[in-house]
Amino acid sequence: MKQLLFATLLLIAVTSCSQGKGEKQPVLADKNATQETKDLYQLLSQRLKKGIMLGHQDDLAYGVGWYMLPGGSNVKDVTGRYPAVFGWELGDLELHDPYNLDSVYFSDMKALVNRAYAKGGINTFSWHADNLVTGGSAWDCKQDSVVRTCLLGGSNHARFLAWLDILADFFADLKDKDGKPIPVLFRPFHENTGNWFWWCAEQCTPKEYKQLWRMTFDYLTNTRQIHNLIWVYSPAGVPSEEKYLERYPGNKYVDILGFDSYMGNSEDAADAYTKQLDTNLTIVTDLSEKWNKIPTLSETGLEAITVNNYFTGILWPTISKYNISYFLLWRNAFNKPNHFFAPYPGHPSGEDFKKMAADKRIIMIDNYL
Ligand code: BMA
Repeated sequence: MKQLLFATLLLIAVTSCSQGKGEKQPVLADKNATQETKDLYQLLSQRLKKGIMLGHQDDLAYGVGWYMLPGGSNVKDVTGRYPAVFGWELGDLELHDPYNLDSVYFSDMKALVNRAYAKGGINTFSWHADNLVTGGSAWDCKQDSVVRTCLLGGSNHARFLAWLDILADFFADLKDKDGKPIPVLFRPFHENTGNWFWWCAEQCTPKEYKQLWRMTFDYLTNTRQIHNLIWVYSPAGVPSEEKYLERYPGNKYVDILGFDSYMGNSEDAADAYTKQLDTNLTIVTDLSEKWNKIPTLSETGLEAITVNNYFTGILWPTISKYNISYFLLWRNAFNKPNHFFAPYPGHPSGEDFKKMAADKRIIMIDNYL
């Protein structure tokens, strides 16, 4: 009895020492996640104390003035370092296309994801899936029953699952040099509180949205046994916690609590943006604390960076007040004028970006090649 008591006390002491007082290890929604995926989730949790990772969509694939150059990166061009988080887009993979809707070949993407992972980078995937009913893009909101028809019993259920099969094959094929699945973040059906995608708030009820998410989770993890995914829920900026949770699929289906929020161009844009960031950063950090999840700013930026001190005057002073995992700046298009969210060499916001990137709390990668 005495021995048992001693062993129990020892266990309690060891556990509380290694985790720190009152800290709990976050647990993934996918109970069968691979060890590497669990490790990545722990790493994200531990890094919350160290700083905030800088992320950029399609950073290694193209930038302003270039496409697929070895080692190419607008972030590196300007700051001397690479992002720590790399965003990728799966849109059009479901059509069996060789490249996505932003002209990145999936074969190139796989190689870049592999390289980024080998160098300590973290990869996150969005999916602007086409409208299955009309054949239009993700932005086609002409009718409001797409989600319903994809659910169990719906006329497009089988076709939707066939799309998920294509995604499953892609995720299963992300392998490191030892052939082990590379753990990645998956952020499907994002900005769902808006009104611009077929899965948005005016296109389906909260119940239908939750069913769509849960079905996708169950199909990929349980039916297809894809166990290298960390699931990110990311509505558009919302006014309250109640709104954030209205379409939330539930803790059993989500690992990271994020949101997408951009600065606009109106006269009060900076105020509106910082207010939205503060409201939503408070929501995701509070909920993460309560539920043992990880908070993030999944997408952000100011298109064409029309304010020269956007980074050190607006973005960083707002987000650095919070312990979030990362912020992901949207893409620097090579073929769409003025569609960029990180500076490129010669852009007037470059110095400002460099200054922000030099902050001790910003986490980036030194070496990629
Ligand atoms: C949007 C724009 C589009 C792009 C889409 C998917 O925000 O950047 O040009 O096709 O995201 O990446």
